Amino acid sequence: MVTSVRRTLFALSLLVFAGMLSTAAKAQLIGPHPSGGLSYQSFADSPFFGLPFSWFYLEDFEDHALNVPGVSASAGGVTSVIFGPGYHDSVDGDDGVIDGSGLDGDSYFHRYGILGIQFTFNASVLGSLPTHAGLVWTDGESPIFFEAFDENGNSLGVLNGSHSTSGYTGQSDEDRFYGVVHMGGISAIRISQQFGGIEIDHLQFGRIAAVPEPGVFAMLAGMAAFGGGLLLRRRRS
Ligand SMILES: [Ca+2]
Ligand SMILES: [Ca+2]
Ligand SMILES: [Ca+2]
Repeated sequence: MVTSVRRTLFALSLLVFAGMLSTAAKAQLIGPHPSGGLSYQSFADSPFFGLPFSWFYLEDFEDHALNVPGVSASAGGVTSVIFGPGYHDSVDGDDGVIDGSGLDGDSYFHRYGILGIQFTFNASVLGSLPTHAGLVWTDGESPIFFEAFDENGNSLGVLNGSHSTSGYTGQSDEDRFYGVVHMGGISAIRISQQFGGIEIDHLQFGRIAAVPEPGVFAMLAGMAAFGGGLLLRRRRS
């Protein structure tokens, strides 16, 4: 009797775990963040700030290059390289002072916002795909669109925002974060807008700690299914 109760409890716990796995597989799109008229002023404003990552990269372009490992851009370039001094719209705090201006920092720009910028992650270089990825839109024209793609390249959905202000000289009150969380892995993120040039900063991505690797994930899901089968058979007998 005690053994059968234990088996039933074990099977139930596996079923609950299977439910957790299926919930974990769903994607969460985040943005524009923060809301309520607040802007992203430094990494402390990121929804990823302080999370327990196994690995994590933040590209703030302050060394005038896109050179964090395992990511490539479909288009555009570092703003200071394209334009030289001036006209940079960095995240505000990158110049050392949160003062409403990102003019003295650096960022990433593409002339054709309608074509967008896609950042694609390389699992071979990183060891695995990120579970968290995002960026900060810093200049351009509304409406703004953000899309993320799963481990197979399928869309995880699209966010849109309308928070651009009229200035093109480093104003940071309009800067907002867009991102995605997907435990199955994120292969790419893409930012675009309907009109004009587009500028971003704080490209950030990482893998959260304690996420089972794909092989373990499949094994645990299999165990859960097996446990569920046992439970069903016991109920029928
Ligand atoms: Ca910057
Ligand atoms: Ca500043
Ligand atoms: Ca701005």
